[in-house]
Amino acid sequence: MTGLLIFFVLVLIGIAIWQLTKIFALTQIGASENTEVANDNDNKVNGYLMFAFVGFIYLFTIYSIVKWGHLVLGTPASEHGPDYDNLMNISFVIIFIVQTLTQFLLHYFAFKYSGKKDQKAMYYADNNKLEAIWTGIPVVVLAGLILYGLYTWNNIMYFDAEEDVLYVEVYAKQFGWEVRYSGEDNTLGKANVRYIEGVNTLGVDLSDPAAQDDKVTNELHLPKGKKVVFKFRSQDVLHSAYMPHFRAQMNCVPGMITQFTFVPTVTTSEMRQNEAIQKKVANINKIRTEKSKELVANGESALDPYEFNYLLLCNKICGASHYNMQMKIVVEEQDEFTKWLAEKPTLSSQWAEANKPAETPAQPEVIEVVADTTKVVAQVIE
Ligand SMILES: [Cu+2]
Repeated sequence: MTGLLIFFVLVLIGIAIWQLTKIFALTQIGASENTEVANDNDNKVNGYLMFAFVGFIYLFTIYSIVKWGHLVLGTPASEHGPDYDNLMNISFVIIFIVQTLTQFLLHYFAFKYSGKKDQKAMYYADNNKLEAIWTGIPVVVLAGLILYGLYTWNNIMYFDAEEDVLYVEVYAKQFGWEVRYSGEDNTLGKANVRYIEGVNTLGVDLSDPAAQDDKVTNELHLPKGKKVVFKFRSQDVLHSAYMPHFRAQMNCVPGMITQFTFVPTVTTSEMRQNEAIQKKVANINKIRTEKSKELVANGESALDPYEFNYLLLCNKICGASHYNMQMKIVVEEQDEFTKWLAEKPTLSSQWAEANKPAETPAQPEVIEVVADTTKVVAQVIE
C-alpha cells in the first residue's frame, strides 16, 4: 500500500514539473531568439556532455572491476572447467577491447563534429573498402569464437557408450530437486509422470526390471574423477539445473530428457581448503556474526556459521519459490561415495514397505470362537 502511495506521489511530482517547464517555455515566447532551434552554445554543451559520458563509462568500468571483480567464480571443480573459463575469458577480453575503442570513437566524434552555424554535413554515400573491413573483422572474430565454442562443447558432451560412466537422474519440480541413481545395473529404469504415486515421487515405472535397483535421494553425491552423465527431467514447468562451481547448466524440460556430462575433479573437503573459498567463507561468517548480534538483541536465535558446499541451483524463474530451489552437492572419493550409496534403500524396497498389505489379526480369534462353540455344543450334548 505504501509503495502504491509513493508511486502516485512521484507521478504527481512528475506532472507538476512538466507543467512548470511548460509555463517557463511560455514566458520565453517573443524573446529575441527562437529557443526551439539549437544554437552553437547548445551544440557545444551537448558535445562536452557526450565526451564526459564516455569518461563516465570508463570510470564506472574500472570501479566495477575493483569493487566486484573478486566476486566471480573461482577455481573450477570439473575437468572441462578450465576450457570453459578460457573461452569465457577470451570472449571478455575481445568484448572489452572492442567496447573501449568503439565507445570512445562514438562519443569523441559526437563531441568533435558537434553542430556549428552554417556548417553542412558532407554527403558520403558509401565506401566499399571500409564496409569490407568492418564486416570482415567481426565475421572472422565471431567465426573463430563460435568454432572454438563448438569444439569445447563437443569435448564436454562427448562420451563413449563403452566408457565407465555413472548415470544420474536429476529431477526438477516446483520447488525442489530429487536425484535418482541407476544402481548396480547402471541403467535408469523408465519413468513417466503418470506413475507418480505415494513414495514414488519421480514416477518411476516399478515394473521395469532396470528400475528395481534405482535409488532416490535428496542430496547429490558425486565420486571424484568419474565421468557423470546427468539425465534431466522436469515434472511441471521449465527449470534449469545450474551447477556453477562445475561450469554446468542444462534446461530441465517437461516431457523430455536432456543431458549433460562432466567429471568432478575437486572434492568438497578439498575445495574447503581453497584459499579464495576460505576468504569468502570468512567474509560471509563476519556478516553472519554481525546479523546474529542483532537477532540475539531482539530475542531471536543466532545464525549458524556458514560452511562451504557445492550447490545445484535453479536458473530459470519457475515460480514464487524459485529463489530457494537448491540442493547440496557433495563430491567425495570413490570409496566414500560407494559407501554412502550402499546405505540408501532402493525405491522398490521403499515402495514395498509403504504398500505392505495390512496384517489380518483375525485368525487366532476365529480359532478361539470355534473352540468356544465346540465347548458349548459339547455341554449341550452332555
Ligand atoms: Cu525451478
